[in-house]
Amino acid sequence: MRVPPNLADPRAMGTPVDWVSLRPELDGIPGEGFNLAWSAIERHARGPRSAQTALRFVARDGKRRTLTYVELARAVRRCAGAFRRLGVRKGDTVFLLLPRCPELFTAAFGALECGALVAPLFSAFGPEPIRTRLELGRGKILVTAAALHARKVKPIAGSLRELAHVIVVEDERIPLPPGTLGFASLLARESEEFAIERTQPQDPALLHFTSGTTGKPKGAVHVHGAALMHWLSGKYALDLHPDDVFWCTADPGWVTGTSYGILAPLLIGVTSVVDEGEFDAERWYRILAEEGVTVWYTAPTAIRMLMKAGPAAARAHDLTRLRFVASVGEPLNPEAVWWGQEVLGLPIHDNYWQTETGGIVIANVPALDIKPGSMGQPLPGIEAFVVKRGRDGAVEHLEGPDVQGELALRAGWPSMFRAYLGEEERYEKCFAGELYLTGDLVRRDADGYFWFVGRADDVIKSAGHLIGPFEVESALLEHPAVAEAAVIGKPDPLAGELVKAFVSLKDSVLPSQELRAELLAFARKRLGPAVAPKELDFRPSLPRTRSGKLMRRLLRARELGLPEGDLSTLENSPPL
Ligand code: 6R9
Repeated sequence: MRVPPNLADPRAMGTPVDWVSLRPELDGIPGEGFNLAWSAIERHARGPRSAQTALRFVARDGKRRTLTYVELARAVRRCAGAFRRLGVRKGDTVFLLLPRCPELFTAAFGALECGALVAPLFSAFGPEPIRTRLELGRGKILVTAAALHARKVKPIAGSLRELAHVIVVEDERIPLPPGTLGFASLLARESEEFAIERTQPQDPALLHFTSGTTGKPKGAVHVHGAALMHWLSGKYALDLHPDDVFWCTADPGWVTGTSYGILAPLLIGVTSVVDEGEFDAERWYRILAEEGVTVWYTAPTAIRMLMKAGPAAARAHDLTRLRFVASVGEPLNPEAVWWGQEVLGLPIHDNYWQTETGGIVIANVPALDIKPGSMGQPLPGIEAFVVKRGRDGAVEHLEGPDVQGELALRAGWPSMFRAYLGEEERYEKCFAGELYLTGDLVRRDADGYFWFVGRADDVIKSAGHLIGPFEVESALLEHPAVAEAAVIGKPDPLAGELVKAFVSLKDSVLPSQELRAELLAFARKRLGPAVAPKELDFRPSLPRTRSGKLMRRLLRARELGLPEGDLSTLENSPPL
């Protein structure tokens, strides 16, 4: 069914928005304060939408469970009460390591009602990335599932001094692990009333870890006021209307799954479908059809996997309710846009953003003609520029009808990150005056459309997930046979890039197939399947600059047979 788009006039793209005047759209807490949980849940639970389904869960076995806004609000208040009783105060951090289950939502909003920061973790992480993030974020509480606890939390919980409580969502097949608290039994003791923390728009609300080329993961902090951007981008870039049935396929362990899997749909007041299962073409088409999904937000890797499954799989299902499809996270190839048109009867609308931007900033909104392969244009409220960084740190604006350079955004949109937790200098380096520098290379064409060209750093995007090479290299270096490790993204037709490792061995160790398999398994156990390398090659030594930095770009160029570029800083190259 066609509905008029929320943003009817594409000339509004990139024009200024008076954010403060929009706040009343999301109802602050009566009296005083602005809290994401109030705007996403409480105001609906107390208004005309209270009995509408907020969330429709599809469990792995296909069983459905729904929660209305008022039911969700009641569970959230109990959870907030339980957290408060355990000592959670404004500014503390609550980590979530959960599958896509109802408790994930209850715990996230429960923490927000306490004024705590919510830090979601990806349940396919291995123990090592979990430990690193809990430590950096000084997690006070971790909420997890019984099945995840044994494999991922038990081995590390003892070493985390600041972690006061581990709360486990009960599973009748698994006894509650000693030293943990049961989620349902904690909630059962609480009342359905809770005095929500009167946070302000500038108070921290979310902590999202993201990866850079070097060092540990970065904890991007977002504030309650980010709700305005989630709401506006949900309306304009995803074209959400209150009676839509929306499905965001991303896991909340990654930023898309939080901003658009948890927050935006509830802020707008739609019904949101949450699938606990993993990708499976048949399952996904069935969910689209049976749940009557009208707006669908997914990732290019998933679309390529559906393309691979063939058109007959799609045609076996009634997808006529679907009216808008969007994707994010990695380049969407033009063939995928056409495939959507042919097989779903709808083109796929690419959009762009980052953990740091907190919400969609560039998009193919419905009113804009799609240029397949382009990310679209800046949303209202977003001013985007193409710049060149000089050696002295100065930034030059590139003007003209067709320019290529780094994408920069004028600071100040509501969901812009406010810090890298505990790393002020790293944060400051992302800005030049008024501009936030994204680290992505783009082209802006004569019509003002932005095209993704590549990343300026060595970070890898695999199946839409951002992976820091340093984290993978560090895990490999823990193996006693490994002397050096370097990790690159190798182009892959399905996942965009796959993680490939190069390893040099200690003097006494010889390379072998067995050792290769052992190292891959070693990394997988520590890092989890989403992050671990899929390929590994041995090298007698790894290329480094004279200052000792790994030259991942050179390894990548050699692997792909590309020009090797400027080698003047290579350690063993002749002096100039
Ligand atoms: C939302 C999310 C951010 C990086 C970003 C860029 C890449 C995102 C894209 C895209 C090409 C698109 N990226 N959207 N590349 N086309 N439409 O993915 O956040 O995990 O922080 O990744 O993803 O390189 O800088 P995050």
